[in-house]
Amino acid sequence: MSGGTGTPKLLQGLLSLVSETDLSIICNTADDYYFYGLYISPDIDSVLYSLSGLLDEEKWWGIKDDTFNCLDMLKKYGYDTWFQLGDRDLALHIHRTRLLKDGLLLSDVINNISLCLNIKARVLPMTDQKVTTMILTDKGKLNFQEFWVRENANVKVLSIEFEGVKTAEPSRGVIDLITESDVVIIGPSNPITSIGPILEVKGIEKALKMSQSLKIAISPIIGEQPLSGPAGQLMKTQNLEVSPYSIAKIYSNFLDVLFIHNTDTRFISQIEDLGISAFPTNIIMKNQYDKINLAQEILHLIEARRC
Ligand code: FO1
Repeated sequence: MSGGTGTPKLLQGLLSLVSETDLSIICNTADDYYFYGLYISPDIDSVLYSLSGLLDEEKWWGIKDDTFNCLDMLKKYGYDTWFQLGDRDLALHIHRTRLLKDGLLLSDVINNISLCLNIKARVLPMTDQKVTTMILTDKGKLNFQEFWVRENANVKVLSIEFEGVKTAEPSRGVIDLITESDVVIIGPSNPITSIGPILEVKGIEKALKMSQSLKIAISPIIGEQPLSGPAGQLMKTQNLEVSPYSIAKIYSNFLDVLFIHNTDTRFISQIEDLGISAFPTNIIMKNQYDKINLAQEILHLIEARRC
């Protein structure tokens, strides 16, 4: 399960060790946003670009070496350009928006893009329906991109809501995938706004709980700090302490194993009191070596649990 920019790193490690066809990724869509009339799906796109080797691996979103000529021209015409849409990235948004307007489901659109980009893994949106993370702040109600990119998270967060989630159905195949997979990995993504919306879609958390698969998460928090993004700030607004223990608590309904950083061994007994095994290792993925190492540790653990 993936959202944001943490999980695509792990995905690259896994891709070096397992066949791409053995991987399926369920993506958050609550960060999706219309810009210039184009449908942008950042979390899905980071996964698609990661799998197709196109991803900008400095930012972990958008396409590497992209240019921003279209945005520069739009600025001259008076458009807001705080959301950095690269020229090559725009092609995907134009294509997706057209297919959606033709009546295709988001999951069908992703299948089409996967075919065009020669992606062999299965990429699924959590739902085909509209779900939007709305953040109530002292500057008004903002969607995730307005909060994170336009305001740089420089606002007081009062509450968070996933608009539309109560009536959203999982996209085709999501529940079967969770129940039939050998292993479900919750990537090192923000538990509130990246994985949170996925878990709130009807039946997904229940399927995780009922599934016989081994359920593993990688903590996106080291000590009291998130690896990246607004996870820490958003956890505090939910009255959660920022720690790997909190991650274990959030996923305690279904989780079997939590990978934590090797400096966080002090949390092990607290996590294990929740009935979750804590596995300390290096979870910081700065380069390909780190990504493969973490993926290898996960695969070793899976093998050990099988015996
Ligand atoms: N993140 C930024 O911090 N600034 C941007 O201008 C920006 C543009 C952008 C364009 C396309 C895309 O797919 C992602 C983009 N992101 C940008 C990343 C995005 O805001 C977040 O990383 C995710 O929504 C977090 O889940």
